[in-house]
Amino acid sequence: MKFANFIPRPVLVVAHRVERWRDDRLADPRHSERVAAILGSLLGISFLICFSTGLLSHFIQHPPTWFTWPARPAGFYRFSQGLHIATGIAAVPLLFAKLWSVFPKLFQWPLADNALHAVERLSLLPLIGGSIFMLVTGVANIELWYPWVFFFPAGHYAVSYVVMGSLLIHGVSKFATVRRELGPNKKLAPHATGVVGTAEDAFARRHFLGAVGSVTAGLVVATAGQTVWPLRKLSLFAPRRPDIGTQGFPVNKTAFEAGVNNLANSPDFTLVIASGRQTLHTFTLADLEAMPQRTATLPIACVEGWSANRTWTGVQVRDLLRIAGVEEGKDVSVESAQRAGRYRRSELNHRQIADADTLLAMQVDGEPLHIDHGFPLRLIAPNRPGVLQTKWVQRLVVL
Ligand SMILES: Nc1nc2c(c(=O)[nH]1)N[C@H]1C(S)=C(S)[C@@H](COP(=O)(O)O)O[C@H]1N2
Ligand SMILES: [Mo]
Repeated sequence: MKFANFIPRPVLVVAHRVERWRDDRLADPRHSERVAAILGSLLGISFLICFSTGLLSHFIQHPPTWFTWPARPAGFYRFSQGLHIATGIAAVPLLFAKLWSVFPKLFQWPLADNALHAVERLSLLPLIGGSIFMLVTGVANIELWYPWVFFFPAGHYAVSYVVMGSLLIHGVSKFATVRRELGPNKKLAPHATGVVGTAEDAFARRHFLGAVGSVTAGLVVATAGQTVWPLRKLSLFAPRRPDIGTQGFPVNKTAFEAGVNNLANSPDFTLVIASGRQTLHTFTLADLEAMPQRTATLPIACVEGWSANRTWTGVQVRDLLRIAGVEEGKDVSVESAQRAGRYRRSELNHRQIADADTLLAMQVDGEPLHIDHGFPLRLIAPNRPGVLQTKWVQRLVVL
C-alpha cells in the first residue's frame, strides 16, 4: 500500500498545488541551475576573500605566537580591510538574489533523496543563517550601529567558521552542477527542468544577472568612497568620509568620550618608558620636541572600513627606546592616558618598531595634533589597523 494513501486528501491537494507552483518557478530561467551556479560562484568568491581578509585582520589584532605582522608595505592593511568591506557589501545583494533564485527548490518532496543529500540540505541552515548573521552584523558595524549584547568582533569571528564549514560542504556538493553549468561544454547542458534553453531564456537570465550586478556595483561604489579617495563624494552608505572631520579627517573617539581631556591638556604631561614596574626613562614634551623629528605619510585604516592618508610628524619609537636603553628586538605595549575602554592600549612588535616610520606623532599635516586626534602624542605606524594607532600615548612598556 502506498504511503500517500494515508495522507488526508486536502493535504495532498495543497501539496500538489505547491508542486505545480514550484515547477512553474523552476521553468523560469531566473530560477535555473545556471543562474544559481553563477550567483553561487560569485558569492563563494566574495565569501572566501571576505573570510581571508577578516582572518588576517583578526590575526593582526590578536597575533598567535607564530605570527609577526610586518610594517611593510605600509598601505597593505588599508587595502586588505578595504577588500573585506567591499566583498562583504557585495555579498549582500548577491545573497538576496541567490536565495530568491533557489527558493522554489526548498519545496522539494521528499525533502531529501538519500542520507548524503539530507546532510547537504541540513548544512543549508547554518550556511544561510550564518551568512545572514555575518552580513547583518558586519553592515551594522560599519554603519556604527551596535544593537547587540555580545562583543561584535568575537561573535563575527566565531560565526565566520560556521559559515566557512557549511560553505565547504555546499561547495563540494554543488561542484558538479557548477562545472556542468559554467564549464566549457555548458551549451550542451539541459536546464534544471530538462528543457534546453531558448534565446528568450538567455535574455531573461542576462537581464536578471545584469540587474543584480548593477545593484552590487552601486552598493560597493557607494561604500568604497570611505577608503578610495577618488570615490569619496559618492560615499553615500558609509558614515564617514576620509576628507571630513576635525583637521580634515574622521575622529573615531573624541578626547571627551575617552575621558582624557584633563590629562592630555596637563602641562606636566610626560611619556614614560618602562619595563614592568620599573621606569627606564621619562620624556617631557619639551624633550620630545628637541629630538630629531621625522615626517611620514601614512594612512589611518579603521577596521570599520574608512581610511585617510595624512602626513605625520613626530619622534621615532626606535629612537625613544634606544635612549631609554631598551635592547633591539623587544616588543612593547603602547598605553594611553585613557583609563577605560578596549582600545586604550596596543602592542607594537619588534618588526614594526624597527621601521623608521613608526612614530609617536605630535603633528599632522604641519599642525599640532588636535586633542581628538590624540594630542599631545599618538602612535602612527605603517601597515596597522586603526584600532592599533593608539591616541594620547603616555607609556611604552617593554614586554
Ligand atoms: N586611546 C585610544 N586610541 C585610539 C582609539 C581609542 O578609542 N582610544 N580608537 C582607535 C581607532 S578604532 C581608530 S580608527 C583610530 C582613529 O584615529 P582618529 O580618531 O585620529 O581618526 O584611533 C585609534 N586610537
Ligand atoms: Mo577604528
